[in-house]
Formats: sequence, structure tokens, C-alpha cells
Amino acid sequence: MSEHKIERYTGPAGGWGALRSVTNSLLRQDIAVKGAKTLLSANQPDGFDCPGCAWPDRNHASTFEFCENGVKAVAAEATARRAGPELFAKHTVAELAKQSDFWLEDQGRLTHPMVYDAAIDKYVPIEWVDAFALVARHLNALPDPNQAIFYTSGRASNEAAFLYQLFVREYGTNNFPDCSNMCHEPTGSGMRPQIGVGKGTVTLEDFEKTDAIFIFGQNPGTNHPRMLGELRAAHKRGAKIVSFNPLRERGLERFADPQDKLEMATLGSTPISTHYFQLRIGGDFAVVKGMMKHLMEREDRGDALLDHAFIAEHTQGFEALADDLRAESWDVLEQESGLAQAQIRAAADIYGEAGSAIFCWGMGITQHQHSVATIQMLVNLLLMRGNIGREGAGPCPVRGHSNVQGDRTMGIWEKPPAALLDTLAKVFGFEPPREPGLDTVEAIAAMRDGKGKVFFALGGNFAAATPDTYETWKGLRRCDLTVHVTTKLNRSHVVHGREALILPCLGRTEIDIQAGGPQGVTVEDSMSMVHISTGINPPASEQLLSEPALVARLAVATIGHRSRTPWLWLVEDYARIRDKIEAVFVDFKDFNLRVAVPGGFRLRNTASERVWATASRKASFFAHPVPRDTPSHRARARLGKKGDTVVFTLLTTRSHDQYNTTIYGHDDRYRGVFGQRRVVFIHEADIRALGMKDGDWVDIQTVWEDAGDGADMVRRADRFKLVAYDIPRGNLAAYYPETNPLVPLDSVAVNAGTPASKSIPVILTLHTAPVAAKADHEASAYAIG
Ligand SMILES: Nc1nc2c(c(=O)[nH]1)N[C@H]1C(S)=C(S)[C@@H](COP(=O)(O)OP(=O)(O)OC[C@H]3O[C@@H](n4cnc5c(=O)[nH]c(N)nc54)[C@H](O)[C@@H]3O)O[C@H]1N2
Ligand SMILES: Nc1nc2c(c(=O)[nH]1)N[C@H]1C(S)=C(S)[C@@H](COP(=O)(O)OP(=O)(O)OC[C@H]3O[C@@H](n4cnc5c(=O)[nH]c(N)nc54)[C@H](O)[C@@H]3O)O[C@H]1N2
Ligand SMILES: [Mo]
Repeated sequence: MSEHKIERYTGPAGGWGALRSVTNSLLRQDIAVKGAKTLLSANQPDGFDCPGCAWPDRNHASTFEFCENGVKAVAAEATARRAGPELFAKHTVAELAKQSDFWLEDQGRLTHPMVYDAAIDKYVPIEWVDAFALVARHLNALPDPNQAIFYTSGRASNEAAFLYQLFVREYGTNNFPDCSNMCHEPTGSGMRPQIGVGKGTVTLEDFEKTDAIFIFGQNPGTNHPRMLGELRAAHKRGAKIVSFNPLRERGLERFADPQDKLEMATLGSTPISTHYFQLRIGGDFAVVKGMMKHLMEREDRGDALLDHAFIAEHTQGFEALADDLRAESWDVLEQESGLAQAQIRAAADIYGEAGSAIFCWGMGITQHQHSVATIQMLVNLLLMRGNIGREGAGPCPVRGHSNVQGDRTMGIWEKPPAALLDTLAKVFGFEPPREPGLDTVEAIAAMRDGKGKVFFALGGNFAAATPDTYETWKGLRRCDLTVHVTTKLNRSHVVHGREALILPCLGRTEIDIQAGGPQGVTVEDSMSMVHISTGINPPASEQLLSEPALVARLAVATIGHRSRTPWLWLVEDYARIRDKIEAVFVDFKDFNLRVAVPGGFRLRNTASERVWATASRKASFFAHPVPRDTPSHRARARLGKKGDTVVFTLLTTRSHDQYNTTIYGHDDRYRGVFGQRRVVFIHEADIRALGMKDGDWVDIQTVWEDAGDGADMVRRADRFKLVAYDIPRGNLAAYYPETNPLVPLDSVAVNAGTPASKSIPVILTLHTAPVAAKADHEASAYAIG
């Protein structure tokens, strides 16, 4: 671990810092030459899809695109370390639970299926057949299949996801909570009724042609580093790049391309954003509404900025929105956005005068109570100038996990459309359950309340990624059985049900051999490109099963006696699974043929053709009032009366050295944090106003309706170091997952259920010496840090 320090970062994103960091991650994982070969195969036509982010690649055929965080993701999977049965023999689960998330994953790849033995509080090896029999026994003993919960993380391939949803529906439930519920769910919920698709409409070619790129609440320098290449190129040819973010993010300011010899030799770099608007957390709605109001005002004065032909031919609802915009108050917009009227007007002018524009957004938009309304505002603004379905223009929600979009396409969805169920019924000869299932937040409540009894996870780290950590843990511990299909040891394996299984699987980088020979799987990126991914490394252990094979064998053990699906035959050759996918989804016509072409193919996107698959067959404008009843508004209204209590709004985000709950290291280079993660970024005037100083340790407590008004607040996370930062007053930022105990389970995005983990109302108090452990959370690794 590097030395603890806070040091302002003045270099560009990328550059030599990135190269140094890559070397360190390879050394950490004991990867030598083999690792280097592995890296060169990432995102090549005959290699594997990078398990990092969902940003697309140029034809999957370019020379290796350098990506620091892609390297870390690959290195974490291709590590030479092993977490075998010896590790579990050495430690009780109680001991493992005291270790940090970093330590758990750092033990390396899991090698054997393991079962929890309560008598000795240890995981011990189990044969695969016995593991499947155990799961089947539990599932078949449930009086109602809806008492079982099947989670999915977005790394599962299309083939694995398709078989999984089929198995679970044949078993009898739509309980499919997934990581998407915590991620881009509001994007789909917002866009589908508006333009008929819940995905982005742009391609990389649009990035080459656009006049302006607007980036809302996304940190590409860390989370989608390959996107910086597109932004840099766009900047160099004169496109405007406009960022909206409460934090000054380095990767949005300057970038040095590690592949550009001149930049590297001269320590040069390219600016990224031409304009940077440091709005208040959750202020995007007000900014975008203000931008639209400005355009309406100019329009009413005679500057023809709106695309009336497009509006007339393709949309409905414009007049109602126009009236709403005219009536909106600038005072409210300024107050709620944290920007001055002049700044909002300036942003609107850039947009109004750009021939074409792309809007990108990430978690800074989707993880609020009012996320769906904000996304509809973004789409409204695009529609006003006909910026959907033409060159260089359109929405670009940037997805997280490398196949999270594909998993949804394959039917991992707790609210399946009736048409999908009808087709499944026809193709596979069974009657699928019709009632909607539980999403992530509902699944947690169901387990906590004793209504969810078996929890099965295809990947991910449910115990750490979800909100209200200790409520989630109560739920998992109440289960009769918890099962995790996984590559590495994580928090979810040590917070388990009465019985528990850890089932190790192959990763994307590994060779997958079935009866029909070596297999590839397919994935869909953020721009709807579907392509094949083939591993090149020998498996981490001979015991590992591929995810499709594992699901098939589990299906045979559980429903083999009544299912008509030829499970084992399907996984002998994944081309057979793809034929079934084609039989269910029209967009996958000639799937095997089309995916054999290097680079794969693009799925049809009706909105990009200006075909609107909505109820009205038009694209729709939606008017919404400025949200003034968010959790922070309510907390301030309640506590504001109480003398000097200051309610802050806290956003939770990723450091540069993590992949969601996987902690690669303890540095956040671009934000100047080294050797530590328990920090909270705060404006220096707020530190002074609190009577504290930079570097003081504080405890963070959530202000929430179910917690009472004062000392008895139940959600807290202790011992975080104050770091003075360029962030608006009243706003705070800290890393997830350490801050997940602060996110109330019922604080979610309206109409999407996504935890509002970017806007948590909190108060800060000086950290006092640790009191003797009382509550569960105080004894946990999370509280110690
Ligand atoms: N290396 C790496 N890559 C990843 C991941 C990872 O953890 N590590 N995770 C993957 C996943 S699953 C996802 S979903 C994506 C996540 O990628 P991002 O969407 O970039 O997610 P976050 O890191 O949470 O950062 C959100 C950004 O939004 C800003 N923000 C917060 N609140 C607001 C707000 O109210 N308004 C605005 N305008 N901005 C706000 C924050 O300051 C931060 O810059 O990345 C994927 N790629
Ligand atoms: N407070 C707060 N909470 C958040 C967020 C936030 O911004 N703030 N972000 C949310 C978002 S956007 C997301 S997407 C979720 C992420 O939630 P998850 O997807 O559940 O979490 P990950 O950390 O990505 O999962 C990591 C684990 O996946 C397993 N794994 C890795 N590769 C494979 C594989 O190939 N197969 C299998 N079976 N397992 C594998 C490893 O065991 C690893 O420990 O977290 C959400 N939670
Ligand atoms: Mo995500």
C-alpha cells in the first residue's frame, strides 16, 4: 500500500502516471509475460472482450487500445494468486468477515466449489453434483418459487444470461434483481416512453461528426478511459465539450494519450472540456430545464433555434412543455442548480448554436430520487433541436458493466414484456410466470422480512454493492441458502445464509472447452454492438465451470424432470444457444453468421432511424416541475430549524483504483488521494464553518425519515478524513462501498427503484475515540476501514 498522503494532482489524466500504475498492477498480481500477452488480446477480433467497462471499440480491430483501468480489470482476473481450499481451512468465516474488501479479493482466484459448514464456521470443499443437488433441494422445497431470488451482475455473457433467465422462468419466478437496478435503470424507464428505446442511439462515428458533446455526471477518466480518446479527437477537430459535474474531475479537464509519442515525450496533454459547469449535486434537472427555457426565450424573440419540422413530424407534447418552460422561475432554477442564470444561458447557447450534439450521462444522473425526470429533460432538450436519429447527434447513456446492456436484452428483467414471455412459451414449451418479480431494493426488503428464502447470484457482490448495508446483511443472513457464482472471494460470501455455497466459474479471459470444442461467448456494448469474446488463458483451476455449463447443470438438477429444454445439449456448443436466442429475439436474425464477422454487428435501434416504438408512434416531450422535495430538501426543512445543524448532500462515487466493490488499490491519483479510502471531500469554507480543520476525522450520519431527528439516527459510517476540495458548498463526496451503510433502502429513484446513492442527506460530527463495539456495524470491517 502506498504512503498515506493527500497531494493535489497537477498532471493530465492518462500519461506517465497511467503507465506507472499499470506496471504496478501487473506486479501486484504476480503477472509476468503471460499477462502481457493477455493484455494484447483484449478487445481484439480473436481475443476476449475487456471485462472492464461497456465503452465500445473501433471495429474491435484496432491495435491494442491502451486503457489503464482495462489493464487493472484484466490483471485482477488473470492474477497468478489462488484462493484454494487451504485458505478456507485456515480461517473461520468469522475471521474472514473481519478482513477488508481489498484483502478478500486479493487472495486470488477461487479454485473449488465450497460449502459452508456451520459446525466449524468454515467453508469446506464439495463436489459439483452435491452442490447442484443442495440448491435443487432448497429450490424444490419452497412452497412458492417467488421465495427464491436470482441476482445477476452485468458481466455475464449473453449465452449465460439467456440460459439463466430461461431456467429461472421455467422454475417459476421473475425475481431478477440485477446490477442494472442500481445503475442505468432510470435511463430505460425515462427513455422508453419517450422515444421507444431504453438505450443510447449514437455510434462511435457520431462522435467523429458531432459539433458538441455534453457530459452529465460521468467520470470517463476513471470509469471509461477509452472514451477519453474520442473526446480528445473531438476536441482537436474543434468540437465543444461541455461538462457538468460538482467535482473538478481531472479526466474531464486534460488528457495525455499514452499512445501519442509526442505528448508522452513532451509531457504535453490535450484539454478535454471546453466548458466546465460545477453545478450542485442533483442540480442537473434545473440546469437542463433552464437551458430549455433559454432556448424558448430566444425562440420567442425570433432566433430560430428549434427544429420545428422535426417537432411537427415526429413528436407530441411540445406545446405543453413550451408553456411550462415559459412559466418557470429563473430564481428557482438558479437556486436548485447552484449555477447563475448567465451560466445556464451560456450552456444553452453552446447547445443552441451547435449543428449537432451528443449527450452522455452516467451515475451522477441516474442515482437520485428525480433521475427519471432528469433523463426525460435531457431527451426533451435533444428533441427540441431534432438531435436524435441523425448524424453526430443523440443520447449516449454510458453503461457500466461490460455486458449489462446485453443481459437486459437477453431478458434479465424483473418486469418482462408480455411478448417475451409469449415467445419463450412457444419456443420452449412451458408456461412462464406472468407477475412481475422483485428488483434489487425489493429483494432486500423481502429477504429482511423473511419472504425471500433462497438467494442465488450469478456474479457480483450483492452484500457490498447494495444500499443500507446492514439491512441487506440482515436479509442475507435470514436466508435458508445463499449461493454465489463467482471468480473471487468477496463480502457476499462471508455474509451468508444458514447454508451457503461458493461456486467458482471461468472468467472471460479463460479458454472455455465444452464437448463441441473451444467456445466463445457474445456481449453487447453501450452502443448496441454485439460481438464474440474468446478467452486465451488456461483456466485458473481444473474445477471451474463456465457460467453457461453451470446454469445448465443446475437446471437439470432442479427442473430436469419436467423441463423440455435440452440443457446439456445446448452447452456442448454455444452456437446452439445462439440459435435459441435467434428463435426468441427477431433482432438476432442470423446471429451465428453475423457474429462471426470480425467486429460483430449492431442491433437495430429504432429511435436512431426515427421510428418511434411508443404508444403514440411519436417521440414525446414530457413536462415536469423542478423537484423541490428531494431527501436533502426534506432533511433541511426538518433540521434547519435546529440551530446550527448543517445538512450536507453526499454523493458516493468510484476512486481510480477500484472496479465497483473490487478494490484494486488505495490511491485515487487524479483526486490526489494516496494510500487511503476513508476520506470525505468538502469545500474548505464548509470545514471552517463547522469549526473543524482539513484532515480532521469525522463520523457521517444520514438524516432520514425513519430515523428520528437527533441522536438516535440509525445510519452511520465512522471515521472519515476531511479533505478540502473543489466542490460546491453544502456538497460532499466519498467512496462507495464504504458509504453504502448510509443509503436508506427506501431512498430510491421514482419510477425506477434505483438507490439514490448520489444524494444522501447527512450531517458530520467530529470523530470521537472508538466506543466499545455495540452494534453489528461497529464490529465489521466497514467500520474499521
Ligand atoms: N475503472 C472502473 N471502471 C468502471 C467502474 C469502476 O468502478 N471502475 N464501474 C463501471 C460501472 S458498473 C459503471 S455504472 C460506470 C460508472 O461510471 P460513472 O458514471 O462515471 O460513475 P461514478 O464514478 O459513480 O461517477 C459519477 C460522476 O458523477 C459525478 N456526480 C455525482 N453526482 C452528480 C450530480 O448530481 N450531477 C452531476 N452532473 N454529476 C454528479 C461525480 O462527481 C462523478 O464524476 O463505470 C464502469 N466502469
Ligand atoms: N453507494 C453506491 N452504491 C453503488 C453504486 C454507487 O455509485 N454508489 N453503483 C452501483 C452500480 S452502478 C453497480 S453496477 C453495482 C455493482 O454491483 P455488482 O455488479 O454486484 O458488483 P461488482 O463489484 O461489480 O462485482 C464484483 C464481483 O464480481 C465477481 N466477478 C468478477 N468477474 C466475474 C465473472 O466473470 N463471473 C462471475 N460469476 N463473477 C465475476 C467477483 O467475485 C467480484 O468480487 O453497484 C451499485 N452500488
Ligand atoms: Mo453500474
